[in-house]
Amino acid sequence: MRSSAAAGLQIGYRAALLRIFWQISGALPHVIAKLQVRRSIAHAMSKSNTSHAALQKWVEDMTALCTPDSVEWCDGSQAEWDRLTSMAVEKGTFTRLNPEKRPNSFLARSTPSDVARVEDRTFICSRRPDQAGPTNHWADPAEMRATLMEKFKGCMKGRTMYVIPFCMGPLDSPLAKIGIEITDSAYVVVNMRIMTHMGSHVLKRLEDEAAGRIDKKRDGFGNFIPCLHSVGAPLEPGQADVSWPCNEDKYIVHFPDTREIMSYGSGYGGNALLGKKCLALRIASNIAREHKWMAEHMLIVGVENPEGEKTYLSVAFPSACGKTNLAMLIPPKCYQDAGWKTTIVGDDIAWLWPHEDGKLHAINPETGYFGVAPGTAYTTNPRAMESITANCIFTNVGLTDDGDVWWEGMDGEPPAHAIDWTGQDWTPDCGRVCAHANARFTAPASQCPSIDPKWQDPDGVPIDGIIFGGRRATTMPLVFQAYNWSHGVYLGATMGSEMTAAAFGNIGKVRRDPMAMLPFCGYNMGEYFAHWLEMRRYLKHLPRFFHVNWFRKDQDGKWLWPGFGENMRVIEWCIKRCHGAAAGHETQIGWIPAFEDFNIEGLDGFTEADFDKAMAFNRSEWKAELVSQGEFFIDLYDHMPKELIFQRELLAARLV
Ligand code: OXD
Ligand code: MN
Repeated sequence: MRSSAAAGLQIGYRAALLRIFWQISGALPHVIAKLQVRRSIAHAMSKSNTSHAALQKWVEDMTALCTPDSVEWCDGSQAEWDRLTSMAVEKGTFTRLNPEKRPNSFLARSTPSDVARVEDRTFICSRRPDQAGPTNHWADPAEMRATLMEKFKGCMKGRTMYVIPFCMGPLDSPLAKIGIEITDSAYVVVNMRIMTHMGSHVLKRLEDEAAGRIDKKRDGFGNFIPCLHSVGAPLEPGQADVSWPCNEDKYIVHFPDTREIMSYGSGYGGNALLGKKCLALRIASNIAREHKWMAEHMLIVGVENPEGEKTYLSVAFPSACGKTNLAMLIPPKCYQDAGWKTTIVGDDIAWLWPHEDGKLHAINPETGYFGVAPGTAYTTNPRAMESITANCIFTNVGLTDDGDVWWEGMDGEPPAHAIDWTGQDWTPDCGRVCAHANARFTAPASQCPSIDPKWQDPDGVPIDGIIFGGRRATTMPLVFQAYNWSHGVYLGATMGSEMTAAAFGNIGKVRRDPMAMLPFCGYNMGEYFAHWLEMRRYLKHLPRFFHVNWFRKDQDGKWLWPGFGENMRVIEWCIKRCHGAAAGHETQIGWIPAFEDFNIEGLDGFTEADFDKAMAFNRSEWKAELVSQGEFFIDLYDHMPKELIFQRELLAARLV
């Protein structure tokens, strides 16, 4: 009895112990998770040292949401760059390039599913769908927020959360915008260091503004734009990492009303470097509309004539129209001999505002180039090549046997052997490309030999001319000038390129890309046109508008213009028109140069007949153009400003 009672007691005791154990172990993951969150928060707080209360709170909240293993506040120093790039080399994300050939430069290879911006996963979450408009993907902000909270929950497990203070535009510019990007990608940190003003000086500026220690007010003064990014690849304890973590499910999300950006699942380019397309275009276009300035997908180029007068132009082209070439334009020899010089302020984005001097001024909000590598060569763009000799990150290009980079279109013979962008052996006859078509270099803008002395001037540069263009085999002449501002806006609103990629379908059909902003305008495109039209009111000295087309062909498919290297001739006429120093002739479509107004010195073999062909007006092509523009306008009809509809009517009237 006694022993069975004792045994019973023992069994009861063991069962109770077991029950307690199961209870504890059931709760264990929860307890551990809580401890981890606390540890992360404690870590974040101890290292943050920020006196900016809202920033402190946001970082704590995001730490609790994403549960990283640790939090690092980025200071933007060389030591930080060295540490992170070395760590990326160790992890296999980066390959250090041969320091004798490409000092302080690295190659990254992404996974094949993460090689470009994902426009079909890019959302504008304004309150109502019509605020985003028919050219954007809209999602309900509350629903999207709920979806994203689930996605971000625990998404940084096993990783480091980096807090990156950055500024788009020179810190003292009235347009400067401070952002804080939270990311779990070291690749993003080092790219952001090239592409933006980044580091502790930006954080200090934000804190000083919030504490009232700075009196120079910019809009958004004392505030920051929160940019949350995760590659969406949490690591379980002991789980090995991959060299390019990402998630098949991607979301690039903008909340224009609250000025927030959240990006999940991709580590690549414009999906992940949130200062660029997300902040400087989609969110900034909303801010600009409200505060009467313009955030545009434009390069800014400076041209100095032999008399030493400088003219700045901002230029919008759809992709694959030679934007970087124009930004880094080298005048032909005869122009150089005569004393013409060109400089670059920016290659991709311009923020423009009506300055107190009555002119439109522009800054480049970026500090680096995220340029397409394939096709870049000394023969096509020597200034780009000179910009990428050191301190760069290359993504998805080929790796040569001597530790340098290579891509299709680079000068000289292809290497006999290389490692291609997928990490496989490559030879010229293997039937595959060596670099991905969207392979990129990230290069400090300051390394461009033609960088303009004013490229960091907080006051920007005055813009005298705005140029739109596209890739058009027919219809569009080499160059023409708009009659006035509203006609200029019409030219921008209707610009586009013929489709060349089968992916778009309808090869040869014009894909309209208004002001090259189709994927970047953060609100309704019709309202965006109205904003452009309205901006005229705030300017005393209006820039002139032009439309150019380097890509016109004759019936045999031969280019009618000799190429990028000669574009300076067109630019010269535009500049002279801006200053009333060249003749123009009024036509049905705008003002054009006559042959004698156009400089063809040194352009051997280019005759008046060639010029006439490049400039020809073809009535039946323009009638087709008008119909095609009309189709595009119908899609935007609800919000289309009447002024542009009338512009189209006027064009129709001039064609009869
Ligand atoms: C870019 C683009 O990458 O416009 O600049 O797509
Ligand atoms: Mn761009």
